[in-house]
Amino acid sequence: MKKILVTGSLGQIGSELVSELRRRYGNENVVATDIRRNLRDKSDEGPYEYLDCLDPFQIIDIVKKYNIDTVYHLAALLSAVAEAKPQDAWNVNVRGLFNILEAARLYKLAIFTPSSIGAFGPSTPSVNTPQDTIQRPSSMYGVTKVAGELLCDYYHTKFGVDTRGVRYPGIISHVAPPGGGTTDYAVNIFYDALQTGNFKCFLKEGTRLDMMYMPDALEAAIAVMEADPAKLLHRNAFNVTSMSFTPEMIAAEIRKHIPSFDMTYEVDPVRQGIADSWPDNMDDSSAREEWGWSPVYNLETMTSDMLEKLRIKLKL
Ligand code: VAH
Repeated sequence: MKKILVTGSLGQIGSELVSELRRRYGNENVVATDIRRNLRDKSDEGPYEYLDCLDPFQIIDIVKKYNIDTVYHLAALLSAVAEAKPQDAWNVNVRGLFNILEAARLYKLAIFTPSSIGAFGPSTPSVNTPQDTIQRPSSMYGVTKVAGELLCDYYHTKFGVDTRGVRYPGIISHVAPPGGGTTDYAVNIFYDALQTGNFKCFLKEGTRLDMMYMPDALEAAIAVMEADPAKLLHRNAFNVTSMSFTPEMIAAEIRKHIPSFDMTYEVDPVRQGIADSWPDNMDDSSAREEWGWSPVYNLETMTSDMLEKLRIKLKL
């Protein structure tokens, strides 16, 4: 049975990935870690450890303590936070990954590391963005994601480390709050639609971005790690997407459920600049061909499920 370490377990993806991995592989076989100590939340379901990925000795201590063979490395600063603290972003997103890869090299671990649409830049073809194309991102987040993709490729080619990953679009979820991303408007809009009936969008009308609902994001992370390695032509950074929409499109979908919902715009120039450098939509045919990627949710079904789950969560 796999022995899995998850870093960044308290983040938007990590908090749900830990539960899904425990459901599939057993509670005791999934070690949740993050940079908060003495946590008593869902760790009752399975082991939780404090882990700062900038300390390579801590990583190896946990790998040896739990006989880890697989790491889902999610600890990272997201785009808007990274742009505000670029030096911290390089440290966490690249040095942290380097320490994980070194542990993988020494202890023969399989590694999942997410990349992002943030790994593309203004000179990348923005429509049907190819799997293999120019990557000159203009954000620090994007620089760390391209560096991460290249590091993972190098550790596989040079040392035979089993590194795999996907380029996630914006991820929409209702469990953990998003953590400082450019796509987070697509999460916040649901809370405001239900709680106040109106929403101020920090991206301007017409800003089209790839998005994905969390259940599909979790399936992508697990499926790529369970894929037959012989069929993987691209190991790290598979383009994966489920839908592509603009703020006015998701607002219109919400109005089908809440007719009085009103959205205005209060553009954040930093996040607008980041979003403008990202693709409109990616070509994810390589993921479909090489490991059977096939998302379930679209804008309509995601909106319906998000509103239903948030009504329960917010007791509305
Ligand atoms: C962000 N939600 O906005 C993250 C993600 C593609 C976007 O990486 O930074």
